[in-house]
Amino acid sequence: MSKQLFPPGFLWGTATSAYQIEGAVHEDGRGPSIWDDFCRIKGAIRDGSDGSIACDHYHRYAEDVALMRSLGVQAYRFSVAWPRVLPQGRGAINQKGLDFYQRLVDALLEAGIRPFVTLYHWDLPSALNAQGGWTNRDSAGWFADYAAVMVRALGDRVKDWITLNEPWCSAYLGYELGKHAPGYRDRTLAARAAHHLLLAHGMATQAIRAAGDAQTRVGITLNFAPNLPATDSEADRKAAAEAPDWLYEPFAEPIFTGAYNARVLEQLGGAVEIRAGDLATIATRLDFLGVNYYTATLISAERGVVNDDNPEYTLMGWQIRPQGLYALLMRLHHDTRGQLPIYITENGASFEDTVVDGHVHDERRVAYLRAHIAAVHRAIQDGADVRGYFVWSLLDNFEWDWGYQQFFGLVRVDYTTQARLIKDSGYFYREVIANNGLV
Ligand code: IFM
Repeated sequence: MSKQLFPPGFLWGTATSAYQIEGAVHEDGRGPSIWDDFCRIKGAIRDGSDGSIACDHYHRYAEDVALMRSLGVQAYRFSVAWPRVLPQGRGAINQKGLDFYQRLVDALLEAGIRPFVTLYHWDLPSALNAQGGWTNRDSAGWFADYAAVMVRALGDRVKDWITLNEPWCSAYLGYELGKHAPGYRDRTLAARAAHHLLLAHGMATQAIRAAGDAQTRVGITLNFAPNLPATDSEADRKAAAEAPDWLYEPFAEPIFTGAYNARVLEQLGGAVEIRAGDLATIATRLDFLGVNYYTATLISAERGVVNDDNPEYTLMGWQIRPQGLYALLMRLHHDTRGQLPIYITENGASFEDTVVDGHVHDERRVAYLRAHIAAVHRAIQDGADVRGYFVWSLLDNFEWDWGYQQFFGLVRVDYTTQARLIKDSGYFYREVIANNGLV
């Protein structure tokens, strides 16, 4: 196979999030979050665990930065725990919490690694949940204020800001399906949360720009699982093109167009007050879009969503469909008329790993990454403006309702000793970075 080299300056990174790796939930004045509360509900987390220690990254961040440096990683996407900085969600700043992120950013810059900061990766302060959380319209303003606090503190060194991670998950897994914190099962609440999250994103985008400087860039990270035709038949292609896409339509579309389509309006209808000006705020101009991609949805004209055509699955039970990433990038390129640079802010796979003589030979994860990186390369060749790629994840970590039973890391974590071990996929990624592509 010929080499697949990326454009000069293409950015190779890794990603994590605060609650999944930091631990230290009771330290240095951090306030509780909805995930601390949710993990205490019996049966909420499959292995009964929580993120109170996780990868102990709060204490081991220097070692983790050194690990990234040893792999040649060029950018690191991490999230800030809102309740570490504002224990009540608003009001008094917890300086010690802020200091942690100062130390982390300094260590990254010292290692030559560009920080991408996500402001919200699901750990809402419990104090705000007590006031309705995202179902309360005021949440948009709370979030914008918190965003400004962070940019004022780190904006001299951090230039790349991501408002929200996967608002679909926050709204629907959190408020309708009860699988994520805060664990509610109520459609109306989910619709409200979805709209307020988008409003929060728009207001925070404006607040970040106001507090930042000319180099400040703002984006949002959305999760996608695009519809693909189950076969190449015309009927399947038509069915896939016409099927609703509940990840794309309620989030990407209003951000791009400043409008909800009729299907989404019907779904939100009545549940939430959409005020004049909301959609213009939601569509505030962005500097980039963050794309999280793991899998696609196969649609057949006859059978609807197809899960059984002998696909390969990851340990999450997700079909491995690199062609979906290519299709998605081309659609985004088309829908944004090539005007919005894209970063793949998450892509990766969970598989069960075994340690053999001190090594993890995770060839399935290597194959997954190779196929998806090739798909990104193809999209760039065909015109998509993709600027970077972040592997999810740097470390094995706390996988939400799965607890510690999923393994996405390039680096294995032994949770009894906290020892880190670079897997073969980590060494593979080091080569990708060194070569700026697949050779
Ligand atoms: O671990 C999560 C992450 O927090 C958000 N995106 C998907 C990942 C894998 O499920």
